[in-house]
Amino acid sequence: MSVENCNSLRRTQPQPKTGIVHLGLGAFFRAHAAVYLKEAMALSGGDWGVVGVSLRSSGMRDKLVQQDFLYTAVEMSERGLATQLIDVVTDVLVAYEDPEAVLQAMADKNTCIVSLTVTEKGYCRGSGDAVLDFQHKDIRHDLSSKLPRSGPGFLVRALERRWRNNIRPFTVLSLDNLPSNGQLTQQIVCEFAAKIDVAFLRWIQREVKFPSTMVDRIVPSTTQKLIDRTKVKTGIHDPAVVSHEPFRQLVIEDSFVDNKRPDFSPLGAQLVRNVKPFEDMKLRMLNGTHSALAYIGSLAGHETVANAIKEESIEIFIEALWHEEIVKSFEAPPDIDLTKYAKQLKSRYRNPEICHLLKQIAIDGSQKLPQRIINPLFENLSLGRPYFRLLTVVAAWIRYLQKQLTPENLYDIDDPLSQEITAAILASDDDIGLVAQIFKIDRIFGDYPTHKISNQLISILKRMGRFENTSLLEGNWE
Ligand code: CS2
Repeated sequence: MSVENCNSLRRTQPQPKTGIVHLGLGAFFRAHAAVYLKEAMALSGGDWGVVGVSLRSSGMRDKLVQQDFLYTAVEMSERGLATQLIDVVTDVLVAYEDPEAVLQAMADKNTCIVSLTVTEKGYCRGSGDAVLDFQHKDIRHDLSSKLPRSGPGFLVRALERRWRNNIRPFTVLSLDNLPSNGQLTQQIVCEFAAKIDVAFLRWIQREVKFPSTMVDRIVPSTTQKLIDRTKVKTGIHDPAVVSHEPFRQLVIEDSFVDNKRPDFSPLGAQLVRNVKPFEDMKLRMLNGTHSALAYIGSLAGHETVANAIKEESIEIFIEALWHEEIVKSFEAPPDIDLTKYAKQLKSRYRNPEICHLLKQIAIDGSQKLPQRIINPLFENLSLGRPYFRLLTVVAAWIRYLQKQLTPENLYDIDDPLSQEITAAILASDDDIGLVAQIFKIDRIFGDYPTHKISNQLISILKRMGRFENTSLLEGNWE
């Protein structure tokens, strides 16, 4: 239903029964999975109402609670704005206010799925042998307390309650942009559970399902301008509104506990055996060039994706990055033409209605670059394939970080590794020292033979200078 047909954001229908607890109620979940769930229930039924859990702030709960947890999703395209009323959220809990209520919701036998969009850093990954960072302050807390703070902590403690009470487990559904996100979550949960009880660990390994997913929709942060435009269109003030592009994609491994899942297939979602080729394609072609645009575009003075991709030298660079380097770095999913996929991406980036801020994409680079840029770079290097443009993105990231640091603004980089990054920048006098220091950050570069690319990275940085213009991008790369 479009929101124009509502008088207010108040429920006129009974709310759906809850079958899902979702950790991380950000704009992406509300504009992507929640829309699929609404449509799936409308077409095929099912009890797939969602208890949303905010891990870090109470802002979204405070807004949604005023409007029966209803909100507007606005599709933005050249055709204008199209609104939809999303009514699948049945409650919102704020984890730090009441962790017990969150655990109870997750341990409830009617909860069949716990899904997550907690961003890359929410998985508390470390470096070294274990995937989970046991030194992370929230993980240290969660190991010694039954009332957790972190996403992994909530998953494990809630599963533990179900195991102790002989309740079937829930499916854990990661919807974050991480390679093999299901497997990764499984590993993290198992490493944590191993510290609790071996029989519990075995039960998880035997009974819990962690399907991997590939999720895609461009969702900019909500701005006051969007709230105002939506009000002009619908007549309703909705501070919880989300906007999104028309495109959406959902690819899921069809592996759910007791086969209990919403019926996504009539909605064009793909239920497949192996998500990996889809993930590689999306993480490298979309997210990889998003990060490239974020750093290169910001250095060149742009604020949004749509403006950055309009600059000719940036467009040429991104095209070449796709066709010369990224598409060569992975195996395409069956029946997908990567040239068409890249063309479609470019037109999605150009959507003039979507104000997707480069600085939104640029945050947390240490968590994003490995799967988006650094893995393909080193894979290409080891197979004798071109990788200079990928390396240019690393150089642009370094220059971008340097620019964030001003004497008044030390340690203010928006990244969980801000301390290490700042220390590396401050400890170096020139580009040679800078590259050496940055490569010493094990949590980013520990697994890679960085000595093979140091000199090239130094020369790209030298050529860049402080990088205020994009003429650098026009070089001969072969
Ligand atoms: C973006 C993603 O902020 C970012 O890092 O690259 O949020 C991107 O917009 C989505 O993955 C698109 O599906």
